[in-house]
Amino acid sequence: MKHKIGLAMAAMAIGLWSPPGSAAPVAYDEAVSGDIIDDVTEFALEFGINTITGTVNGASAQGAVDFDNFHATLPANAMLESIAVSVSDAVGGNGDFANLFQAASQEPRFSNIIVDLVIGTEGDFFVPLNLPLDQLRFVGLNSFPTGMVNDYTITLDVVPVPEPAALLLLFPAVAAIGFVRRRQDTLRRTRRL
Ligand SMILES: [Ca+2]
Ligand SMILES: [Ca+2]
Repeated sequence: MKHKIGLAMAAMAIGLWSPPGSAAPVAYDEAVSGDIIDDVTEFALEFGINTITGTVNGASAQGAVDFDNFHATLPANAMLESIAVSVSDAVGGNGDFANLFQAASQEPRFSNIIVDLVIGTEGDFFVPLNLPLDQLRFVGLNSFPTGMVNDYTITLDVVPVPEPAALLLLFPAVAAIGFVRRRQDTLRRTRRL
């Protein structure tokens, strides 16, 4: 019986730990939804893996230079666990790569930079953050060499901020399970004697 009560308490604590709301994470693709308007487009990130996929280019036959810096907000009680950036040479490109990726915590963006990746090459770049933030400013690629065309995917992992109340509930539940298991072990040993 105590075992069942312990499990129920653990389930309740885990339930409180779950992220609030049920909105789906952002999955934006410029190829489907249009070019990100530099320094204007804003995404309301949700809990889970949010992905922003697009193409940027330096001034060239592709047309005017295309920057894709976007703004982002996080839900309440959320924190940004990590940012991953994947960059590859795209059709029409000359093999050069965007040489900067920056994310700032808020305005003014240039004095609140939390991620400053110099990319300049093809590949995958990952930054663990564990930051409780309300919003992000200036997330994206910038500073492009002439003639480059890059495809990119930016992945933002949003997780709940750990709640002390849930932890306090969880500890007695775990302790109760441990007590029941120790008691059962003791009973089994006693029966063997
Ligand atoms: Ca674009
Ligand atoms: Ca753009």
